[in-house]
Amino acid sequence: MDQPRVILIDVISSQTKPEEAKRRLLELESLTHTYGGMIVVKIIQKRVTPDYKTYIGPGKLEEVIAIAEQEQVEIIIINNLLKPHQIFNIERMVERKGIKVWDRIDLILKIFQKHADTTEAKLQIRLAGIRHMGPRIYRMGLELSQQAGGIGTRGSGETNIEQMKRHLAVEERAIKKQISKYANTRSLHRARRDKMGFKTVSIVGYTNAGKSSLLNALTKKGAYVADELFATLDTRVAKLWLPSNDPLVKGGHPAKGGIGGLSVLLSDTIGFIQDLPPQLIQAFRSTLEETVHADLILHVIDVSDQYMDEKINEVEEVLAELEVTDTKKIYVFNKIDNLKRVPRTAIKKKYKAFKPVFVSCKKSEGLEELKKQIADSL
Ligand SMILES: Nc1nc2c(ncn2[C@@H]2O[C@H](COP(=O)(O)OP(=O)(O)OP(=O)(O)O)[C@@H](O)[C@H]2O)c(=O)[nH]1
Ligand SMILES: [Mg+2]
Repeated sequence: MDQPRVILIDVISSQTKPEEAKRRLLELESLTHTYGGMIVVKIIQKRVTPDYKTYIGPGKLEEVIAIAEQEQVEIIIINNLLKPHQIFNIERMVERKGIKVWDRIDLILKIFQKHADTTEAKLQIRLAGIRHMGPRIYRMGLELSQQAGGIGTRGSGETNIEQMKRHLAVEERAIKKQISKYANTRSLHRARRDKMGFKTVSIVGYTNAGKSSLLNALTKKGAYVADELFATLDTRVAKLWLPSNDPLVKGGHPAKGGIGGLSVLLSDTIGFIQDLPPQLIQAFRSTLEETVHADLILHVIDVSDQYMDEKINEVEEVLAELEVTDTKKIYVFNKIDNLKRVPRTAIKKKYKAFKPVFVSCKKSEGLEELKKQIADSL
C-alpha cells in the first residue's frame, strides 16, 4: 500500500507548556506512523478557544489547505476532538480537492481497524465508528435541510441522509446484540474460573509499555508484540503458576491440587492513551471487563519513557473511568535494560503504595521478584 501523505495539526491552548506540546506532537507522529501515513508537514496552532465553525482558526485553515494542495496531501489530521459540524465544515472546503479530514478519534479508529484480528474486536470498532459518525451524519442532514430552503422542502440529499441514519441505527442494534453475546460468554467463563478458585490478574498500561511482552515473559503465551501503538486489541488469557512464598502452605491450591502455591489467570488487553475517547472505552467495555473484575492489576510502565509520570496518571484516569478504584495494584517498571541507571530509590519512594517492581521483559530480569510480589498480594 502506498503511504498516504498527511499534514498534522495540533490546536493547543495558550496555557499548554512547551514540553506538553512537544509530547502531544510526538505522540501524534507515532500514531500516524503506526497507521502508515507519511508526514509532510506538522503544524501547531495556539488558540485561546477553538474556532466555533472550523476548530482551527480560518486564516490558519486556509494556509493548511494551500499547503495540502501544493504537497499533494491526502489526509489532514487534527489532533483534537472536533464537533461534527466542525469536521463537516472543513470537509466541505477540501472534499473537491480529494483531501480527507480526520480528527484524533478517526485516526485511532483507523489504527484499530488495521490491527483488529478477532471478530469481537472488529465488532467493537464498528460500534465505536458508528457512534462517532452518527452525530456527523445527523449534522449533515441538518445542514442540507437548511440549504434546501426552509420548511416543507426536502432535498434528495436529506432523504439519503435519513436513510443512512436509519441504516446505522439498525446496524448499531445488531452489533450491540452480537457484542453482548461475547460479553455473556466472558461472564460465564469468569464465573467458572471463580468457582474453580482461580485468581485473576490483569495487565494494564499505556500503549507500547510492554504488556504483551510481560504476558509472554511470564507465561510463554506468544501474544503479538510490536513497536506499534495499539498492537493488542483483544484480551488474551494465560495460566501462570506461582510457587508459594509461605513455608507453612502445604495443602496446595484446589485448582492445581499441587504442593502449595497458586494458579492464577493472567490477561493482557488493549493499551491506554492520553485522551482516550470515551466512546472507545465504552465500545471496548466488554474486552476490558477482565480488568474490571480482576483480583489484582499489574500496571506496566516503560521506565525509559521520558513522559513516564504523565502516562502513569493517564492510565490511572482511564482505570477510574472504568470504575476500577479498589483493586490492588502493582506497578511494574519495565524496560530497565534501556537505562544505564534506573532511579529505583526515587521511584520506590514516589510509588510506594503500588509496590514497585523493576523488570526487563526483553532480558527476562526481575520476573521472579514480580511473581513473588503477585503471590504476596493475592
Ligand atoms: N528494551 C526493551 N524493550 C521492550 C521490553 N519489553 C517490551 N519491549 C518492546 O516494546 C515494544 C512494545 O511491546 P508490547 O509488548 O507490544 O507492548 P504493549 O504494551 O503490549 O503494546 P500495545 O499492545 O500496542 O498497547 C516492543 O517493541 C517490545 O519489543 C523490555 O524489557 N526492554
Ligand atoms: Mg500488546
